[in-house]
Parts: sequence; structure tokens; C-alpha cells
Amino acid sequence: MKYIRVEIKDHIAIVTIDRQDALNAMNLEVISELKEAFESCIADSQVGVIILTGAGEKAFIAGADIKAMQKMKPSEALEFGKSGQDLTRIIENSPKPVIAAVNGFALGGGCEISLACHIRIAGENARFAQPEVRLGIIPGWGGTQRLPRLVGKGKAVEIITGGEMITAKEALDIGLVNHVAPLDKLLDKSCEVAQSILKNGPEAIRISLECINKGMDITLDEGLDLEVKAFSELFGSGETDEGLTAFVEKRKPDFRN
Ligand code: DAK
Repeated sequence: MKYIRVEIKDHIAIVTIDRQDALNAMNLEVISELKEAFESCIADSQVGVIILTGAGEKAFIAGADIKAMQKMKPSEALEFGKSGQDLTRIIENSPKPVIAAVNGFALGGGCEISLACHIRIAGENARFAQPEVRLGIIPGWGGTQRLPRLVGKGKAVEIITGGEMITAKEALDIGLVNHVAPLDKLLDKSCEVAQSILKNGPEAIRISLECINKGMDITLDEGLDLEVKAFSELFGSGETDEGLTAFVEKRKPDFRN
């Protein structure tokens, strides 16, 4: 792959977008390579958590590639838009938690890719924005939908209609990111969060993610119904057996062997 690197160690896959001369902006090639990288990490039984980050110290993803968009015909814009949306669905529906390690600008489509991840950890230099209205467009990879779900309608309206950048600290204050770390400790902090997830049952994690995702779009009663069914279906699986038995036997569960 030209723009994407994947390193796998200790069940953690680190996916890095490396297109630094354009601040890791996403053209069709970057999007399609990212899809390929995510699909392969999801299929790889050695991978339990995926971390997405950008190369360099300046940008996570500075957005969709504005220079490429400037030349697009409506049919190409449609393909580009759909392709980016497909990528956000692959990330969001990943059965393995995806952590965005935001190492700088996360603007427009870059902010939206981080919103599709399950957890966001920001370097102190991170800056988030949905500046699309400044270009006469609107967020097209889920920003108008995922941002209000995450930070509430009022903050989302301000961010999307104002287009201003917010700092990592401001993002932390409104719940847009889970943690802020010094830039040189960003991957360490992301791996630490990944390690705490990896101690737990992969099937329970997969089903928890599914319940959380589906639960965002249904009533509480429907969500509780979904949860109780998923909860009961886990019983009888080797993983639940191992978790409960390990507690009774006063030992640590071994979920990954
Ligand atoms: N696209 C293409 N190139 C970009 C870029 C981008 N988004 N951001 C930066 N670059 C390039 C710059 O053009 C420059 O390239 P050269 O001129 O050297 O060739 C290089 O990266 C370094 O950037 P700067 O020289 O500008 O660096 P500065 O430190 O001075 O400024 C900056 C950094 C991040 C503040 C600035 O580069 C900037 O404002 N960039 C644009 C940020 C932005 O507006 N991002 C949102 C893009 S809109 C859709 C779905 C989704 C979308 C669209 C459609 N459909 C459903 C159809 C998504 C839209 C977006 O993401």
C-alpha cells in the first residue's frame, strides 16, 4: 500500500496514514487503502484492538482532499462521498475496538473518521473542526449525525456552523475525546487503553459494541430487549464459561487461547 502502514504487535494493530505532504488528507486512494487495512485487521485473529493514527507530528487527517474535490464532477463526488461513508461504517461496526490516536489536525472528514472510531485519544497538539461550511459544503461522512450524538446538539451546532477549531482540552471538556496525552506519549497512552481492553473476552467485547451501536438508534425498551437477548446468548459460549469459572477458581481468565 502507498499511503497506509499496518504494524501488529501484542494483539494491537497500529494503522498509520502516511501522506504527510498533504497533512494526511484523504483522497480516493487513501480511503480505499484504509478500507483494505481495516478489513484485514478485522479478519486477523491475532488482532484484538486497532489504533488509527497519522504519520508526523502535525496532522491526524486534515480532511478530505480539497484539491481532488475541486476537480470532481457530481458522479465522482457521489463515489467519493459513498466511499468515505463506507469506511466510517467499517470502522464503526468493527467487532474489535478502534481507537483514534489524534496526533494533530483532525479537520472535516478527518474529524468525522475520528468520530466513527469507538474511542478518541488526543495529543496535546490536536485540533478538531468541522470547517466544511467555510468551503460551501457540509460534513458528508457523518459529522452532522455522529457529533451531536457524542457531544450534544448545542455544541455540535456551534462546531458545525462556526467551523472554528477546538483544542484537545476543549474536546476533552465536551466529551469529544476520552483522554489527552502529551504528543510523545500518545501512542503509549493508546496502547495502555488497548491493553486494558485486551484482558477481556473478545466475544463479550464484540457483542457489547454491537449493543451500544444498535442501541443509539432505538428506544430504551428495544435496547434493553436487545441487551438481555445478547447477554443470554453468551451463556454456553466457551468464553463466558472461562470468565465465570476463573472467578470461582480465583485465577485470571485466559480468553485468548
Ligand atoms: N486537502 C488537500 N491538501 C491539503 C489539505 C486538504 N484537506 N490540508 C492541507 N493540505 C496541504 C496544503 O495544501 C499544503 O500543500 P502544498 O501547498 O504545500 O502543496 C500542505 O498540505 C501543508 O498545508 P499548509 O501549508 O496549509 O499548512 P499550514 O500549517 O499553514 O496549515 C491547516 C494547516 C490544516 C490549517 C491548513 O492546511 C488547512 O486549513 N487545511 C484545510 C483543512 C480543511 O478545511 N479540512 C476540511 C476539508 S473538507 C463528502 C464527504 C466528506 C467531505 C466532503 C465531501 N461527500 C459526501 C461528497 C469532507 C470534506 C472535508 O474534509
